[in-house]
Amino acid sequence: MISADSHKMFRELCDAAGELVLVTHINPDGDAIGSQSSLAAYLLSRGKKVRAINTDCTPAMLEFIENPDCRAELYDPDVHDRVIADADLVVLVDNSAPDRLGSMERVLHDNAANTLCIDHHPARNAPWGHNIVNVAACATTEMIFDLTEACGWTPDRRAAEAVYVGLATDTGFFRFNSTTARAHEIAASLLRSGVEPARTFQEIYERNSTAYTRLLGHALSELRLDGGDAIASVRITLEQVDRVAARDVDTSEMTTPLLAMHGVRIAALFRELPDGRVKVSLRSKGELDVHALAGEFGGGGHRNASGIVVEGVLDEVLQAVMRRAEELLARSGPAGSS
Ligand SMILES: [Mn+2]
Repeated sequence: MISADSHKMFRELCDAAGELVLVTHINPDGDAIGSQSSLAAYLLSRGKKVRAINTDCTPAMLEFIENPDCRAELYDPDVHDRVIADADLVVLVDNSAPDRLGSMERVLHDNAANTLCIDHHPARNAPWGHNIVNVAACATTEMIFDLTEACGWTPDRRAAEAVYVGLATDTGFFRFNSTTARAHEIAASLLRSGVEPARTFQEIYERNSTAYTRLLGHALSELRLDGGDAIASVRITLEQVDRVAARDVDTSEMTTPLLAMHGVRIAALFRELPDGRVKVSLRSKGELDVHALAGEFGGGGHRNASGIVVEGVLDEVLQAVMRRAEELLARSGPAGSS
């Protein structure tokens, strides 16, 4: 839950501001866009002028939760540096890390004193003037819901859907360790506001292209098991990608069927990129920390979901990462302990 102090800070800052700019991290996800969209709905209902400005475009599958009165604008320094400097308040949602702001890092740094950060990630080197950070929240939209509810606001169906998408995508549809009782309580309230879980799921997860499914087939046909069958991995070559015209396909969720196998505790996907680099997607269960593993290769993420992009030859990267994954598994003890 949100503390009384945090709520007071949120209400006072928002009440005092007439024009606000909402910003989120690079490669925005469901929680990032959901937070921006629902917060925009609240602020617009209070008569504020609000603009959403992001480094990267909203992914097509998330456009349905954008606020129609505050669509995310793609950052253009010539247009937006002035807007950001003139805003009464900048609100940074679902991110506190300056290095996850891409080309907006400089202008937001310049306006850090005037920025309110609302986030559920552990803060690192955060320069922001005002911070509401709750690492116990499963999504930033959970925090937006609690903050605005404490101000007496109830989201309409559209804003409720945006909050729901944040909760659902950050918890893997309410199944990750991070899922809380509070998340379910909020979800219940959102359903009463008109959210339809089946429709939301379809919008986000049932939009795979034919190329995605064909590539998944190629990847799974080379399934490899290590560490006493507890580490499942697949590799995707550039040749396979080109055979099914899948260069634009995001493969990181292809780890899901690997982790779904009985006894598998770490899943890894190795993908050859066209520029001589290799992308590694890592997933794990319980205490097994693939974030630390990714960090050894310059990657990042969370304990149970991390990624690496590194220069190298596909099979050499695969060997190096798998060796460390086996060591991680050996250190962790039997499955019951994670
Ligand atoms: Mn989030």
